[in-house]
Amino acid sequence: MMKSTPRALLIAPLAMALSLAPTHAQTAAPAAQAPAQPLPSVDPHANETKAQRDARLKWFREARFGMFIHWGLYAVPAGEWNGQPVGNGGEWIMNSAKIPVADYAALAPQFNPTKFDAEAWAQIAQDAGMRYLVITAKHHDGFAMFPSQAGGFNIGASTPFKRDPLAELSAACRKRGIKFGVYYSQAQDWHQPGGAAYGGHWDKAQDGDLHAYVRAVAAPQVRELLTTYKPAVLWWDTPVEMSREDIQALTAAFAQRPDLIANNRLGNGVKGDTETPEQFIPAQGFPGRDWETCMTINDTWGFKKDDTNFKSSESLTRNLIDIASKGGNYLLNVGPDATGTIPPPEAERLREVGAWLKRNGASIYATTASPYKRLPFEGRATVKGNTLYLNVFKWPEGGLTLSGLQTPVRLARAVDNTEAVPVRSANRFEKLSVRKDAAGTLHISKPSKLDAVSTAIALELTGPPQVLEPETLLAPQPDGSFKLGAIDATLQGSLKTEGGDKGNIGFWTDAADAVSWKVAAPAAGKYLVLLDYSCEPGSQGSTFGIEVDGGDSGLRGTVPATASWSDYKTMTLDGTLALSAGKHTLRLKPLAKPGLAVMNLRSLSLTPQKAQ
Ligand code: FHN
Repeated sequence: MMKSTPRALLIAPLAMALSLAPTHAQTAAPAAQAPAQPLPSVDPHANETKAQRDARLKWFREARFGMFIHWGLYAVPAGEWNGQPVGNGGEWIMNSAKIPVADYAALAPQFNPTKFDAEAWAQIAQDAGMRYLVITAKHHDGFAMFPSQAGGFNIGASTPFKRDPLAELSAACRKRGIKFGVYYSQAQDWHQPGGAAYGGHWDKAQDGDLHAYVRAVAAPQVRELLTTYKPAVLWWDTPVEMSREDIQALTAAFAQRPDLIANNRLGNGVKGDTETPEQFIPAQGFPGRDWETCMTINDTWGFKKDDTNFKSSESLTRNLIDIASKGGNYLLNVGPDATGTIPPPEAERLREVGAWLKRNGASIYATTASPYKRLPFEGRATVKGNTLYLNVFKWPEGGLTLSGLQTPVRLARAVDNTEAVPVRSANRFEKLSVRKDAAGTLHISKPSKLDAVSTAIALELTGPPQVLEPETLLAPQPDGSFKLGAIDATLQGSLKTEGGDKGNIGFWTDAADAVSWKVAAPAAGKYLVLLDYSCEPGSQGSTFGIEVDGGDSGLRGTVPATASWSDYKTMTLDGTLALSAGKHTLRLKPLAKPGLAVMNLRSLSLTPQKAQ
């Protein structure tokens, strides 16, 4: 299990994030109590037309790949305090070790990252094929990485390093055509009085009014950031009890940055422009929403000297391909150390991802999501205009096939080429043969060179790809049981999947939402129904029923609590489900939801009952 930030702060259903994120109520003056129910939000782009939104997000949707940078005072202790390793992310050390404000602030005079080289960092991003960059301007520790006039705890006032890293980095990015963005922790601030703190304050110096903190520090710093560095992206994080007035103060400077893209973590129900799944790839993406998966290369966002659990460049590249195939972006993190150096193992992996992109980037940049839910090979698909790209991770023994494509193929070719040549001179590419069999399945020849990470193929069609995918009809396992997973489910409403092919259905905050599967029963039979589910305490008690082909099966269930959203247990329903031979649609439908969410559901299983 990845050591990371406390789960409650990882992105959870928005309604839950607002309630689960820690309150500071036990430390704030009574007057600071936020209203019990979030007031209507102030979304700065609420009145935008679709055309305006599409224009504003165009570069983001084409970028597909960005660099996240978590860099701050926490790089000095680097995951260790009083000689002991400290758990969670390196950037959380002040909270995880409950370091008193004065002791943590005493680190600042030691922070002098003289090796910081913005040109080198921007070049690493460019060579990796990253099209934008988001750096922590102020993380939860309250230390600003820019010479802020609001709040005296910053790199300009508190350290011997008298340069402005954000100014240098934004200039280096602009020189390379890389979009520059900033991360800002708008509610959590463990230094300035009144800032929120996950788990509550641990030092009286932190006590104060959250909303007064927003007015005095956070909102002025956000204004400074937007007007001084003119970022293309503003990355909010861990909203805690943000009031309507807080939202208005924090977004007041948006008028000066009309093209700004801001994420979904501002708080008070503001949807923002992008969903932000963290450390996982949603199994079906977020249809209809822009989104980016943010992820660490090892297990920490901020530098920890002992964290050498680096993902392979193959895994990172395949993550990027998987994310692009679902219409999302990959915001991949580096955690520079206290000298201002990006850890070489991270830089090396980024160079390797960039080398793959240099040859195959046409299958990633400016593409849209796959028209397929499932593919008959280990790989992914993306689309760009009339071209369907296939990224084949492992070439199938029996040859590459593709079913369900209704649009004729004009030309098939390998994408990998050392120089980008206009597609009209297609003979500069290795052409591939495509044969359609009587069932309409395409058989595509193997290129002379396969790529160990992923071999990209381009099918140039006579029009945009139209796919008639065989419905996902789930057959029983060899033992006669059925395992109906999240990725096979048809989701209704705002339900989302998270966590890849073994993922779960989550964000079940609307009791009107239901989930269904199509199964093919080879013979009539009776089945026990088992759920692999999780439900954080406080959200338990939802009831649900199982329908078969629209009719009530009579089966009922009530969701008990588990230890957390990531603590999965098996629930077995009373009674059995009878299925006749043939195709059926099974539907799990909530009947009542007393808590914030129904549950997270990883799978529903049917276990055959022997005839008595
Ligand atoms: O608490 C932070 C964490 O330190 C890190 O910044 C991540 C990055 O998305 N955001 C919060 C956890 O969700």
